[in-house]
Amino acid sequence: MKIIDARVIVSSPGRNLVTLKIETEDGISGIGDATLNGRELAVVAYLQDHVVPCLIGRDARRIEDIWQYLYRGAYWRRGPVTMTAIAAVDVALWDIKAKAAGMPLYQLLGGRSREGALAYGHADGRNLEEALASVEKYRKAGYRAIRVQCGLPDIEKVYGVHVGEGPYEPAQRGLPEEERWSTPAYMRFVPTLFAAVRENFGEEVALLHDVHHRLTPNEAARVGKDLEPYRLFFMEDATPAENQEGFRLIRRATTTPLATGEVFNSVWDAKALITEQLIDYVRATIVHAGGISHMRTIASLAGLYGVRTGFHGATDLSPVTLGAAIHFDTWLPNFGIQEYMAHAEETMQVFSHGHRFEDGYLIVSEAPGHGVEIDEAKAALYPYQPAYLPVNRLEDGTVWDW
Ligand code: KDG
Ligand code: MG
Repeated sequence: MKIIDARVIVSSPGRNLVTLKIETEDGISGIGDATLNGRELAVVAYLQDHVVPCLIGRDARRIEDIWQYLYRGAYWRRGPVTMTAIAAVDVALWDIKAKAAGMPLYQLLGGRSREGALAYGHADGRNLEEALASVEKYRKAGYRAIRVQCGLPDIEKVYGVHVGEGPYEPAQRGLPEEERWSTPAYMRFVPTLFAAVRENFGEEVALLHDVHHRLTPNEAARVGKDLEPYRLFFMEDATPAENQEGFRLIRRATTTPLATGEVFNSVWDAKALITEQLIDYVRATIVHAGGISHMRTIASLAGLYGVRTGFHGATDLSPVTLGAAIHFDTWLPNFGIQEYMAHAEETMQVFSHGHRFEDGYLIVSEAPGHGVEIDEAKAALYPYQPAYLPVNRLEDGTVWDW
């Protein structure tokens, strides 16, 4: 089954999304997501200039060999651009293999381990009142697990909180905006937020919170302790994880479950965190961590140590990644939870899919492949527009983690 064509489709239906489409000689094609928020065109060039020419003529069935060829063969390993490009190829090839077998992807991975994948939605508000109203909205929509983010007194824009109408979207068109951050204000406020949520919504709903890499390990330990009475499902990205050992300090101090890794791109980013059992959930995802093939390595290592998955699922991960993730979640024995943010209407005009949200769970598509398709004519109606994630500064102007 020779690969005869591979093309990169760049489109901006509501936000910039990059898709790789691979076609084979017998007419079966597959797609993979190649979106790296704010650095989209770097992956486009990597694919077009260095990967696509090497794919033409190869046997699409040899997924593992092609993965190794692109990873080991390039000499320069890892990094978000490389691993996103490899992921796009890998997911497209799994899509092709599953279509050729006439099976939904989860069947090829090993079959169903559960009926649906527990999903968490994003509640947010500029203040406590708005945040509580937003949690109420998600409860009414059937969510059993809800991430809660809230604005801080006297800070104009805060991570995870929408500005104006519509859902929260951090990437803005044009050059990067700048935001301000105050760790002391955050640490004073966040226990109040979760106390109010528990008081209003009881014990049953699973609550999650994203710290978005803004604390030192010692500060994260303090916040984890302060949040213990509210029994979070997990506290996410409490501190940057380049220093994996930093999590030892947090782990010793608190029983609040810890999740990290949406920016990870290989198993090596998570090795100590997993093998030392410093985290409970690994958030590395298919699109940024080398595709289904490499995510199997990460998830299998995690499974040995009782660590579960909590795939990143914001809207910069295209419907292709979400579709593929739901297959992985449906199969993986040590699945934990799936982040779920519905895509914009324009995005859904470009991508069709067979998965659905029902009663708090994501239900996998039964179509052969991963079940997501792109309408290239519609994609062409939305040309790329430069857009960036914001840059964060402390109140004194110091550049900080975002
Ligand atoms: O591209 C970055 C976003 O996907 C990220 O900021 C969202 O942290 C995020 C999350 O947990 O969804
Ligand atoms: Mg996050």
